[in-house]
Amino acid sequence: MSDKSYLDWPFFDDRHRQLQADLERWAGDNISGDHHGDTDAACRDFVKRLGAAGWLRYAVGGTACGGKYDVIDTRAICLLRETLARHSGLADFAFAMQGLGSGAITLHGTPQQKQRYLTKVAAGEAIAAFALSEPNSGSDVAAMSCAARRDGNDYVLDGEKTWISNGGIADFYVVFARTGEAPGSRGLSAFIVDATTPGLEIAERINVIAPHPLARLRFTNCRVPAGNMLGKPAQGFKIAMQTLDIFRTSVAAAALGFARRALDEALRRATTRPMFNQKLADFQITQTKLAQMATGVDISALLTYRAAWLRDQGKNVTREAAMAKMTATETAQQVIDAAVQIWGGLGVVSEHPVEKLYREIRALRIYEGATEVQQLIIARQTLTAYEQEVRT
Ligand code: COS
Repeated sequence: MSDKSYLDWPFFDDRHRQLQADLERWAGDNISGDHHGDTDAACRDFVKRLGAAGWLRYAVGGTACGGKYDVIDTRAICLLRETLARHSGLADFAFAMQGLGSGAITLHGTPQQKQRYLTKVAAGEAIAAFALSEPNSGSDVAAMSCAARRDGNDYVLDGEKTWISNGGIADFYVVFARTGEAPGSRGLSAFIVDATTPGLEIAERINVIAPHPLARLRFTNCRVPAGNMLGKPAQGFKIAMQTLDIFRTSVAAAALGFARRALDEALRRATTRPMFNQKLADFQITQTKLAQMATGVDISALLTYRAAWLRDQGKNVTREAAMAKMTATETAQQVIDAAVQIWGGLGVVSEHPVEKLYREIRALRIYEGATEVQQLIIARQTLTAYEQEVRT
């Protein structure tokens, strides 16, 4: 029942409208939204089914290695995440992490690396993970201390990574580590580390308010072939940021999907709940809420699909992706909170759709760059543009 009028916006081509319609049908038939018990098993199952149905082909780039297109179609990724998130947070998570975990390989992998990893990721036969954050380096990526030292034909990794989505169920991790060519962001490199590599262990499984596979990883004398490096030595920071430029926009899309679902649920309740001899929706106080929710959804959609469209035109979207991520996640939190309020007591009952959304949205304001990091990025870019204009 969600509003689809945004699909007529000029950001989309016919292939996007078709993709959304096909996915909507598939999700309606295949996703129940209820995943009790074993989250790992549910996540593995989603990866398999999303792979078998062909949806994961959109998460990787390169038709020669299973991708739908040679270059990732950011609008398609966003439509997929928005639609999946509206049906199930875990289905969206399973899709998104295949993309984030393999994004650096799509962008910087050699033909051999792409063939070996992306083909399986696209088919849902291998689970990917992106390992960037550390206990003492979250927002400040350049402060990371996990080290990779060259030893003959290998690199040896020592250190820890934390908040790693798919940690514990992934078949491989794209790991960023300090190779030390220069201080700070100029001395990091990226590696593909198979989950079975000796010296890599799951130090801790982490439980969060919206359960999904999450772990802290420990590397102890973990030896990987030099051929597992992605890109060149010292390119790690830029590889991580380029990957985030794609997937931050898709986090905005997932938040948008959650917000749309919350608005749908609020409308369902407001138009059917009798109160004081009328319906809840008849009160102007409810209408004010619904108006703010609907406007927030459209603002988020405009920023999200602007960033996605610009990236698909080959433009740098660091600023636009940050604006979309910040706005869509913060707005979704407000829209979902309003939906809980409209549902009243039922809205806080465990496993009610709006109760689940209330838990699911929270992490999106933190992961892949907290709102405060997005503000930093937007402010820096705005100041730089202003200073350049003043100089010329
Ligand atoms: N694409 C390509 N290059 C980029 C880039 C991007 N999006 N963003 C920055 N760079 C480059 C810069 O141009 C700069 O290059 P030079 O060294 O050649 O000058 C270099 O990378 C360092 O950039 P910057 O000075 O902006 O780095 P900072 O250390 O100040 O950090 C932030 C920038 C805060 C934006 C970064 O650390 C960040 O995104 N943090 C959040 C991390 C995150 O999202 N974590 C979640 C992990 S996934 S759950």
